[in-house]
Amino acid sequence: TRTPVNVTVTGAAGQIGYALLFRIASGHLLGPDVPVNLRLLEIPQGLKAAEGTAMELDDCAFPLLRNIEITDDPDVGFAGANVALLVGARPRTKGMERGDLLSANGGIFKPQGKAINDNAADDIKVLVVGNPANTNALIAQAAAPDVPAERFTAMTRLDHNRAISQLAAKTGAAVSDIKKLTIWGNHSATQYPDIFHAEIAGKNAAELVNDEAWLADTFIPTVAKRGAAIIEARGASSAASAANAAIDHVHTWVNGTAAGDWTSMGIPSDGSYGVPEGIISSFPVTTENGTYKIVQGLDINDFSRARIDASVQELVEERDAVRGLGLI
Ligand code: NAX
Repeated sequence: TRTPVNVTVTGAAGQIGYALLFRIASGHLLGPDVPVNLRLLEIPQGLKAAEGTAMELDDCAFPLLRNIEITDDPDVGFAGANVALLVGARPRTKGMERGDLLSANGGIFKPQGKAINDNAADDIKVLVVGNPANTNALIAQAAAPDVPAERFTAMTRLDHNRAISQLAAKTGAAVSDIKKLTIWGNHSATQYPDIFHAEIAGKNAAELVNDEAWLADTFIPTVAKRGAAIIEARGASSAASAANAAIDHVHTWVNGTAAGDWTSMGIPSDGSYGVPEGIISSFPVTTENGTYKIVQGLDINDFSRARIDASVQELVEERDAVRGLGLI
């Protein structure tokens, strides 16, 4: 029997947490033969609801779920963590300036980064879901100097999955026939979903679509503004799809990408494709044996270049802002 993997989820009492925990406990995060211990990290106001969720987890009698710990102390929550899903964040409220938003989140992600640094297992893998996800990941990473920087990642898998779904709808293809789609840049309205290297049943997707106006005026804004459209329709932000994407992100990171395909992850840039080193930006990546590599050598046309640069510029500004606030 395998040693259980310790999985920490912050914001466990929130709506993404509720959609996420049951799938982790049933084996979808790491695999059908990997037992897990869950650590639920909440703020004091969230502890009671987290206890309720833990009662329901107990009631599922999941064969893979060994134990659940609930805490509001990051040092306890990240003790021995192998995987950390940082979901809890401070949302933007009406009239809040970007600086206020970044400093409120700095107050969450800086101490959590330090707690990860001091308490997590050596093989810790971190996924930041809470927005602004890329810059929150940068703040946590900067506070964890003893953890290799590449273990801090931000979620753009929901954007990736949304883009695949939109492309499938446009072309009538099956979702499973679409490969090599890329989200570049920030998980924000400036993100760039790129189909120029994507394949649909082995054929180039951009050539099949052959409609740059659709790309610029429909596809890209639909993917980038999908979160707002969900709020408009559902009266609440994406939760099950966000949880599903978090599961996909970690599952792919741990278990590898399929041959002939890649995925999108927000990761510390090594300078590839002209993205300034150190910022956490989304790239096309392949994964193998728990590590990822940026797909190299892709031709970037002018259409893509302008959009990648714009999103990266936003990330540079966010980095400079948190630097100015002393958060990194
Ligand atoms: P909820 O407001 O339902 O839940 C957030 C939970 O986090 C609450 O229970 C709160 O008590 C807890 N929390 C707050 N500060 C905490 C701290 N310091 N430590 C531990 N827990 C803390 O939000 P939910 O809908 O679950 O969304 C969570 C985050 O995901 C938000 O920041 C949201 O913007 C972000 N999203 C990111 C997406 C992505 O693709 N990267 C998509 C979905 C989602 O919008």
